[in-house]
Amino acid sequence: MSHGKMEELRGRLDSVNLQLLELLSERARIAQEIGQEKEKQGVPKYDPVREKKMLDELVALNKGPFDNETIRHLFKQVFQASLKLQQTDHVKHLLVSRKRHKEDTVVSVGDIAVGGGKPILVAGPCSVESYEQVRKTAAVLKASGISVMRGGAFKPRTSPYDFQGLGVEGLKILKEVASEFGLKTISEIVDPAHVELACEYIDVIQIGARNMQNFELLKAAGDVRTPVLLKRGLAATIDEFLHSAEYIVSRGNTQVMLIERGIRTYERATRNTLDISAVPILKLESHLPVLVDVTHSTGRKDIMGPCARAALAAGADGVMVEVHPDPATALSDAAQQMNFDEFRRFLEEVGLQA
Ligand SMILES: [Mn+2]
Repeated sequence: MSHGKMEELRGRLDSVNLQLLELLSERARIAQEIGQEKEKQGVPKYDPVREKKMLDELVALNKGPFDNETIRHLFKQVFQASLKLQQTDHVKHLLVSRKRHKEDTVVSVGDIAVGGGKPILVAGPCSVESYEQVRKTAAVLKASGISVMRGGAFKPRTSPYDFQGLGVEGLKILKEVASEFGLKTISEIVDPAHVELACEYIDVIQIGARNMQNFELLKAAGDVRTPVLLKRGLAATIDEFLHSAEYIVSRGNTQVMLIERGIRTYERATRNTLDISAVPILKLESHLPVLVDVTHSTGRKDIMGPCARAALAAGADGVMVEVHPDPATALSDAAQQMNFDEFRRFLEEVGLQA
């Protein structure tokens, strides 16, 4: 082939590309108009019957050289791109996304601001076991300048034979002790039917890792106005985590905090693997406050200090740890809860006291 011929063919190709571009843009504008009409009529944007009919007609008219499969594939791409154009912002970007809301969301737990620039520390026993146990812990928290206490009343345990928590009795103990010491409380709720009741006793509803995709529970938490602490599932991607938060926010409860608590990997040196990169990624992708649970992610008291510092260095809005008056006798997570001396040393190491 002569050089001139090649140049001529390339010129024709360029011109066809331009025509295709114009036609594709023209098609996109028509699709947008159709989308607006459908919006007015309240009918779904995606119409699989119509799409199949268009594809079948195109294939029937196909004279080659592309085979029918290729024609189907190419037009399918065009259809999908058009459908994306028709979709509203609502579908393209989640409410929890930074793209929808540039500023950081500050969650108010009473007079405590979470996500406002000053990191918080949440501490307390794994489980509420007794009034005395919670009271002793609360006194130490108060003396250390900690304002938010955690304590599990409904415990989702791996084994049905393990301690399942005190239930509503546990919530009552939390409320009584918290009002005595002027603390705010966080406790996990596992049943959608308990969400409203829980709001009477606690300041933050925790949704645990095992329930991150319990969609009925997420919806129930979205229907109240009590702040929610949503834990990342042990095998959940960041995208799945954010979609779970979206369940809550889309129901009207904007007061959601995310908490990384370790994910399951092959590594056995820690209970789970603390995904520290999740912190800056969540902060980039979402406007919600991000906390890190160093107790359940590591399961090791000897590295909680460095991990908490890493979390804060990565931009976390807070850290959560478990502390117990006598971890050896704790009814759950005995090995990883700190005693009061260990807790005080931890605070010094991390520098989070008020
Ligand atoms: Mn625990």
